Amino acid sequence: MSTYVVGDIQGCLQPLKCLLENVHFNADSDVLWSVGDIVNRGPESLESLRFLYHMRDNLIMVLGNHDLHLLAIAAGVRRPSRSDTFDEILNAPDRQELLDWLVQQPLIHHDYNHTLVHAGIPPQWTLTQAIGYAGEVEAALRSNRCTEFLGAMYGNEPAVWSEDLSGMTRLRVITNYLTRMRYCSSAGRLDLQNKGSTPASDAVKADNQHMDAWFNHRDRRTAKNRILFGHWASIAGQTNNPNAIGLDTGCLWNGAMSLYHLESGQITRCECHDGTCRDHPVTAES
Ligand SMILES: [Mn+2]
Repeated sequence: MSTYVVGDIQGCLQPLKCLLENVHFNADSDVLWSVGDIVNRGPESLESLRFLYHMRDNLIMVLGNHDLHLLAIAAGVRRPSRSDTFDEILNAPDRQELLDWLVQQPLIHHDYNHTLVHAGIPPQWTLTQAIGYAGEVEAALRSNRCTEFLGAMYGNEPAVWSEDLSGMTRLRVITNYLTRMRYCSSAGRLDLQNKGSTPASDAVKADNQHMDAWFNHRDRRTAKNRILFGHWASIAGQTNNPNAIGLDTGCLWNGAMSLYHLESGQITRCECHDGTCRDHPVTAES
C-alpha cells in the first residue's frame, strides 16, 4: 500500500491522471491525498471533482479556498468573479451529489506523522490546537449554519487570532489561516495581500511585526511536525525546510503538478498541459 499526496489540481485533470498512471496507482490498495483547490480556472473542474468523488474510498482531501468559494457560489451567497469557471459544475446533473460530498471534507487531516492542510498552520498554534480549530469550521459546514458561514467567511479581518473571538468572525480567521495564509508575523498576524515569493519590502508593519512565510518563523509551534500543503504556486515548492512540503508547483500557471510519495519522500512531477502528455513526468528526490 502506498500513499500519494497531490498538489493543487484546479481542474487540471490530465496531469493528475498522468501522474497516477506513472506511479502505477493501485485503486485497490493505494490512497491519494489532495491538498485541496481541486476546482476553478483549469480546463476540467467538473471532471476533476467527479474523478475524486468516484475514487472517494481511496481519497483523503482537505478543502482549499477555491473549493470553499465553489460551495459559497453554489449556496447563492456569493457571485462568481470573472476568473471563476464553475458553470459546468453548477449546471451538472450530479451537482448536488458532488457538492454534498465536498462540503463534508475536512480542513486538516493528520495521519502517519504527516499533516495535510491547504495553506498552512499559523506559528502560534500547536498541531492539537489547529486540528481543534479546523473541527469548528468543519462542524459549521456540516450543520444548518453552513450557508451563514459560507457568506461570512469572506474578508481579511481580523488579521490575527485571538481565543476570545467567537461566532462567524472566529470561523473566518481559522479559515483564512488554514486555506489562504502565505505570509504572517511570528504572532500570526496575516498579510493576505502578498502572493509573491519574497516578503514585500514594506513588510515590517506598524506594529513592528516582521512578515515572513508562515513556515519560516523560528518559534513556530508545529516546526517539528511534517506539514504537506499547497496554495502557494509562486514559491514552486521551495521551502528550504524538510518539514514543510509545498506541493503547489503551479500546474495551472504552466508549471507542474506534483505527486509526493509519503512512504519514500519521492516527488514525481508532470508538466503536460494540453492533454497529450507528451512530456514524460520527471522524478526527483525530495
Ligand atoms: Mn488555494
